[in-house]
Amino acid sequence: MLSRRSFLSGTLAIGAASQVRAQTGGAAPVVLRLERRDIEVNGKSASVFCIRQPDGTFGITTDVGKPFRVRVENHIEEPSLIHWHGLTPPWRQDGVPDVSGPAIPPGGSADFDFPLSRGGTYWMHSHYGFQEQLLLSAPLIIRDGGEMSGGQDIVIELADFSFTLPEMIYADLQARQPAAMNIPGMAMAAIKSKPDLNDVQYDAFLANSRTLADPEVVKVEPGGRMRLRIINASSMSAYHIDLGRLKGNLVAVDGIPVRPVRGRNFPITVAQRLDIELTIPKIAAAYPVLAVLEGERRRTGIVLLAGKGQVTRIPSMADAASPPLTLDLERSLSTAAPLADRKADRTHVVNLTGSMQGYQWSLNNVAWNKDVPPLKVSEGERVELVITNQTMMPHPMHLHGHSFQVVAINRNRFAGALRDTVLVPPKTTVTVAFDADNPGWWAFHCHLLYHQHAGMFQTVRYD
Ligand SMILES: [Cu+2]
Repeated sequence: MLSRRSFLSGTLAIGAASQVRAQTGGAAPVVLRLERRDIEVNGKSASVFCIRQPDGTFGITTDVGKPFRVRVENHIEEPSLIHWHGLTPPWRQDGVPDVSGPAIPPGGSADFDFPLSRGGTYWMHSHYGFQEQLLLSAPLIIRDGGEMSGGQDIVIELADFSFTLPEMIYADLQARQPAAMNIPGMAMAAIKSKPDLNDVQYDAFLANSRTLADPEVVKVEPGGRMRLRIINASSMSAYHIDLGRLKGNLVAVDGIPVRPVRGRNFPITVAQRLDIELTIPKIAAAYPVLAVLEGERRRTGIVLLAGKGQVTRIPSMADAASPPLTLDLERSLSTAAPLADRKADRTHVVNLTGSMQGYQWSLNNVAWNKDVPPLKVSEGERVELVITNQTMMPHPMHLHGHSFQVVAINRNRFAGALRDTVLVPPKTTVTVAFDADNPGWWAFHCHLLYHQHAGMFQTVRYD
């Protein structure tokens, strides 16, 4: 485990973080501090991380057109580096230790400065070790003026939480035998037909750092309009968003507009974002917005309180277990601004490989290390990645530095959404296309934290 950690996270020289530093003329940067904080979960205190400004604001809300001028100060006792998930910065500012640059040592800082070309709901998280599991993440919201005028912006950041340290969780996963091995006489085929969900048994699921026992209550106006910006910052957990009595329009995925889809239930896998616009009924009441864990009854969420409504206790269990996530919604999505119609200049086949036994996860049967040759592309090319999941677990696949368009599911072509993270369910092929317009060395990986750590990680590199 330690050797694995060292090559994803890297060793660092004190002061090396200054290499990340860009020229910052003009306005002072927004300071983001990596800090420890205590939260209460299930009646017990837990020490976790956070990313906040000196005034206590978690993450950052800014406007398109302004530069992303940020100083990250590391006030925790470990090295760290923050990735701007979904943004397309110059690659040296992408925040992946050892790939884009060195980690920031404890007590050190690094400056970031690049233009923001479009608005949307993004997020930031540590790409160092297992820090993301300890909530070292925050919202990154870029307003673009296209939001509903006079509407309220409500950010919901979802997370999975364990009192067990992530290093122990990972060691336990590596030591665990697959369930099928423990059931004598059970036909393997019967086991294999069922997807494996939720490797890790979490102690709680959080929405804005709170459980349903003590949820965040957001005051809204009866008849008021709002945009929910839902960020799945969980390390390993996917959800079904359940709007209950409300109905909304899904207007963007991963920060990028889609043709609106109306509904009450929307799937969200790890690292994805959903922007949902809705109007609260004119009736004073409490309207919960819930996230039900994939394949289970456990859930989290917040409460929208309209007028003098009563907030009653919401059970932390749904009435019935939710189904596994599918690509039904993905298939129906289309973007307002698709990539130019163009044949691929280059296609890479990426098989998602591995097994629960020994917790081995890889791409094309190779567990990543720094010596693995990057996927080759050339600047200016249209590139397609044909991603086939040969395992029994779903994997959310994320490409850094680019947006991709979903262009086929099981080889059936369609002009789907532009996004940065796509779900690839078991025994499914998803094809994504992107334009190689941001030279550098970019990560492409499964966003399930412990899969990534085990080696389900690759890079794309071009000059
Ligand atoms: Cu995975």
